Amino acid sequence: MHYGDLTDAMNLTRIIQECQPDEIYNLGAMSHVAVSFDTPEYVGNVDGLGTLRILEAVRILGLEKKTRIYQASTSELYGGMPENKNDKGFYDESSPFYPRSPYGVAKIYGFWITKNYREAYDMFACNGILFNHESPRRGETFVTRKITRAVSKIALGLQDKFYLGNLEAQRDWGHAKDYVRMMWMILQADQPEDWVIATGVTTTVRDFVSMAFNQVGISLEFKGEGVDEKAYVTACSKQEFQLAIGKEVLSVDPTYFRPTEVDLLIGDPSKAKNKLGWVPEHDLASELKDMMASDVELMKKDVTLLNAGHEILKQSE
Ligand code: G4F
Repeated sequence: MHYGDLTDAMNLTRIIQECQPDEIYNLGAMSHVAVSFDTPEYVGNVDGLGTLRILEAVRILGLEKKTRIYQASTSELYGGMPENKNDKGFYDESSPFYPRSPYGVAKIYGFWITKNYREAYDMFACNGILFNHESPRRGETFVTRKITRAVSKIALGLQDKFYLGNLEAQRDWGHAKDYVRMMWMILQADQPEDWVIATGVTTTVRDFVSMAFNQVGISLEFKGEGVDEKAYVTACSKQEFQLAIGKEVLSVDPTYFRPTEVDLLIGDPSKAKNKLGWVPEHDLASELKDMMASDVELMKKDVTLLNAGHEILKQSE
């Protein structure tokens, strides 16, 4: 393990010199799109120039022919502009970019500098244009994990309700396990290229919420529009997770709206499937099952702790 920082070129160069790596996966970034509006300069430095610092270190050290580089590019580059989809209605490797956040703008620099170093210095440097990928390890402030944690807590009686921003947004959500395997495959390919990794299916945040509640046997109905939209319980089919019918479990909070939003993302992974033989093992349903099972187990530990606390209090009375 080495300590490093994408804003520190000297330190990156020293680490790369010491390690003489065959492969570098640049997954380092400030990756929260909403936070990038509050920290635009920092994001430009880390996500944009940080990529250059790695490429330049490899070049200066004369490792161009030894070290293969994977750059974590992102579907945020497309910005969800409807006119930029291909004839079949997807974003693919030839779709134009139109980033909609300081994060997306910084990542576009990372994309182009990777491509430029590949062409200028004949380096094996590739962009994986990954659409959203999720797992039980997803950070708690990204929408999928925020939902699975909140739904688990509500189902177990640990939380009353929760708040989200734009419920209309649509994302192409895949499983991180499938996507990380593909990152490795990209660096094992014969030629350095750029690749779209996606499922080809898009889902609204609202439907993701319903699917998460369904995992614990709870059905919802949404009422109201825009900032007044709310979700209410309509049925509970599992003995373990019983809530009052009509209970309000979700409201919209405009605090979570973004100054500019990416409305819809859907990717076409045909190139990865046809040329590299990538076969994803998960769909959104299995991914959600994974995330909900993990978070329900995690929150049950809170229930156990809470009960133990109550027991201690009772005994001390
Ligand atoms: O989960 P999100 O924050 O992910 P977002 O913005 O799509 O970005 C993620 O995926 C990208 C790949 O396309 C990565 F490059 C990036 O680093 C990151 O991993 O938000 C998804 C959608 C957005 O439209 C957002 O407005 O959910 C909407 N949303 C609604 N309520 C919310 C919330 N997002 C968050 N984080 N929190 C909310 O309360």
